[in-house]
Amino acid sequence: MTEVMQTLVLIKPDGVARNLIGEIVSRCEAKGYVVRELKSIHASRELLEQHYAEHVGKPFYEPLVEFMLSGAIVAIRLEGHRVIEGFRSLAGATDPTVAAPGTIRGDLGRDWGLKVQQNLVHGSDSPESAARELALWF
Ligand code: DAT
Ligand code: MG
Repeated sequence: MTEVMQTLVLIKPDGVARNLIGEIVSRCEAKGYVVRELKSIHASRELLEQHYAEHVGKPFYEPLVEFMLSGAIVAIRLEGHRVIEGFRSLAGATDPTVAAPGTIRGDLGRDWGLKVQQNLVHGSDSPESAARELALWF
């Protein structure tokens, strides 16, 4: 029996504003992962401060929280064997300028010259992060 693995995917406010929800969900489904839960929400500052606790004190932290407060976010519980690393691979590198073509950030993102990179998606980076983040958002 294969262990059930899940990750938290967020479509950030730039992805929602640019009408890329369908494109991003489609890439997850085309890869073979399963959308178990999906919702659109305006996150609270408290939720975002918990979600991004590891980045407190970094120069992009406050711009990051402000950006994530700026519009609707789509939260997805995505499931599949090795989905945590698999979605990180689909998302591509943090910096969209150098993210590989073929990835979500590489194909659909760019640098807008702002204090925080607007890179369309978030994906949990470990099983511990996935469990913690899924409990925060769902
Ligand atoms: P990732 O989202 O790839 O896991 P992260 O957790 O290190 O990256 O950072 C969270 C977000 O903060 C990231 O998606 C975009 C922004 N960010 C990270 N590093 C940055 C930097 N050096 N300059 C501007 N924004 C940054
Ligand atoms: Mg991260």
